[in-house]
Amino acid sequence: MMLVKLGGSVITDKSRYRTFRPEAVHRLAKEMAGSGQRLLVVHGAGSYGHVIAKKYDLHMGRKRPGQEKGVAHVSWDVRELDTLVIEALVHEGLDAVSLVPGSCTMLSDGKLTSVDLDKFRRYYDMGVTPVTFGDVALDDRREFGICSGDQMMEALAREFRPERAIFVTDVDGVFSCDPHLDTECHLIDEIDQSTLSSLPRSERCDDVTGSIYAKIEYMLGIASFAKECLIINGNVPGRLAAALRGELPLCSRVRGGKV
Ligand code: IP8
Repeated sequence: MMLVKLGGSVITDKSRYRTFRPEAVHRLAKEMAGSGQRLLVVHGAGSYGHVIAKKYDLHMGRKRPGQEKGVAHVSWDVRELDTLVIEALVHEGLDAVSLVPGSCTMLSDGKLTSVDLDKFRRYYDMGVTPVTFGDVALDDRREFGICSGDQMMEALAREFRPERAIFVTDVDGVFSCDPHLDTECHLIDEIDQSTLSSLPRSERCDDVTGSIYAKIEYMLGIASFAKECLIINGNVPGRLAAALRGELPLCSRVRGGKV
């Protein structure tokens, strides 16, 4: 079984609020449907989630009156995005069902402490592809917070122990520095604990759920529940299909501990 996260930077235009990328999503859906693999799919929020979540500081929990507006807005927006993703998946031939984090998870101080995994298991066992996403969720200490797609990836990897956990992004993998600024920059094909300390810490981040460092930390954690964890470029046709066939496309990889 393969666990796939469709990153918000691929499925949306992150520079424009609520802008879906239908061609990219349909192509990726086709690559997944054509793989013949059993799948679990997570997607990010992109410009349907991060813009308003940041405006209302939803990732910090209850800080001031009026944040409910942000909770409602983000909840609505990411459900709209999820409907578009599900529509594409079903249209391309995957029997996908959405499981909404806002109603099946609980956070505590921003950490994901419970997920109703039994629902994922039941849909999976009946042959359906469970789909979930980054969402606004309840937090038992802060009232509310952000449950990221990466947190869902970790919870699902722990439960389902996938062959591969594949992060589909808009870059070829993790680079030693910013390739736009430095020509000496290279793709790091094998990521491990030492990668975190070797990366320059200057990167700007518009996401409420963290930068590339946070992503690498999740990948290192997830790799302990999978054979391996890959970060690939979903804008290049065929890379996801290759990864799902068990090949190693251009990517960064974390070797895992399990299975
Ligand atoms: O895009 C963030 O999830 P991510 C969820 O997976 C929201 O980091 C609502 C901003």
